[in-house]
Amino acid sequence: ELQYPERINCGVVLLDDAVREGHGDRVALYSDNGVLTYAQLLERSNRIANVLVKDMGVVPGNRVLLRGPNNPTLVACWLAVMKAGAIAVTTMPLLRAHELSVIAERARVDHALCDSRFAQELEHAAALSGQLNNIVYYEADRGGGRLEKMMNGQASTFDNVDTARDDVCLLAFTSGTTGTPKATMHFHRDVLAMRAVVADHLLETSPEDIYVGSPPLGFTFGLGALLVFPLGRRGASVLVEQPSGENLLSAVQRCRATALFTSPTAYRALLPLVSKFEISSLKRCISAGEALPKATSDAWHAATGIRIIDGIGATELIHIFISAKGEEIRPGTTGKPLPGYQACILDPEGLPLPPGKIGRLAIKGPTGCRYLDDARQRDYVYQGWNITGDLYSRDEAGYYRFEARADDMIISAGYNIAGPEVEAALLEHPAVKECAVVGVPDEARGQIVKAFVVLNDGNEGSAELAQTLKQFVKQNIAPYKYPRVIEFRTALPKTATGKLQRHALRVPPKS
Ligand code: 3UK
Repeated sequence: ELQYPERINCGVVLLDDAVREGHGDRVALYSDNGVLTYAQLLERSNRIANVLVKDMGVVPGNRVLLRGPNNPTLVACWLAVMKAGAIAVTTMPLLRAHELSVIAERARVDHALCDSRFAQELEHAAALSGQLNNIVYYEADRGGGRLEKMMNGQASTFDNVDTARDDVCLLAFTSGTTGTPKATMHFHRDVLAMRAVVADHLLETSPEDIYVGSPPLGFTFGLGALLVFPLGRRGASVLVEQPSGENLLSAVQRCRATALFTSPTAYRALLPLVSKFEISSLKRCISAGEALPKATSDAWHAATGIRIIDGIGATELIHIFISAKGEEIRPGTTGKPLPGYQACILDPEGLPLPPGKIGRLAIKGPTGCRYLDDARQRDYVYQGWNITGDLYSRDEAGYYRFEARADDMIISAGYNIAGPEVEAALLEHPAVKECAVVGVPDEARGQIVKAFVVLNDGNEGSAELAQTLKQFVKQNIAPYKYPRVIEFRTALPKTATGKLQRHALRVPPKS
């Protein structure tokens, strides 16, 4: 059971306590511009907390928007917001002015700390929303920004604000694969719970571990992987501003990283590069955001000897809640609920289904879900059970298997066809690099299965190859699921968190 004292501040636990325990001289952060020890990070964070409280007038409970690429200044800002008892509103670097203005309005944000390279979009959002009246820019690790000047005028110690374990400390917006972003609220204890459940239990990391990955700190996947887990376990985090495949692997090599966090798409993109880097330091690879197809898991295992840990997480629940480790990993399934979490599969009436049946995944656990929007809370959370937008099944052994997002189930001539199952089958073919399978309207069948395929280098899209791929799918899964239409593309549409945007592909076929 996860028990925390009634008064606790997650920023203090992650940072001040690490220094107090004697980790001050150890490296906390590696970045493109050098290293920062725990003591240096604490000093920076204290100065920023003083700026927030004394220069900007932030009081406990105020919302502070944070915006920038993954680097030590963003980490110091996030921790400063916690220590000041304020609420961090984290944003994905890829968001544009309109989306930012929606967030600023929904979260009623006035204060912001923002990387100066992202100023234009945020200024535009401020004008659109009438919020964001108090933005302070930083120059990342180059110094010289307004925040850095204000920091120089402030003390290097800070009187941490005494917060309750159930005080909100984070407003995280879902990536919104379809509609507008939805705000979820998290408490100080939720941040500590994700450390306990994922870093302690699932990953079993130690202070020797060095974490690296691609997800932005504005996405709770990245917040856990690259801030909460490394600092909470007194290890080190490697922050990569531009996480291309080369940059990630060279960061692993340079810093001798032991734990890698990224998405299934990124693991596929890394495959042709791994042999060019010295990555023998890696012990664990974690995939989340989308289902990890068996083909990707097997190819990564063949190339590196490491079995990827797949885990389903959600902004609503802050981090991963179903996964498996070590010998328990069964590629093609996500795993079992992590300690403290319960999972259930529901029929359309909301009644639990037996093993083998496909239905809505519902989750109950220590970390949520609390929507800012009352109507959402009423519709999607019932007696602590959070109804996710995912269709899952459970086998007799208790393993949970992702079938599709509820909106991505294709109904063709009366058959239910899960797009991701067809995608997994296509990905087994050596010519296929990426693919997205959707239902498109069809007069005779209601919908037909259509695949958008990106090919690996050295392959050419042609009618023959399309035919070959159709045959290939028919041989590997039930023939009625094969894609009747295949379109070759050079890239696929993605959300700000890197998920396939299937709905953007669901347009009627040209006749
Ligand atoms: C999908 C997965 C199958 C699923 C997230 C780790 O992705 C995260 O949060 P989001 O709010 O999206 C949640 C939705 O994404 N999904 C995520 N992981 C998997 N589907 N297999 C997976 N392994 O549809 C879920 O409902 O953007 C992931 C940690 C923190 C996160 N916020």
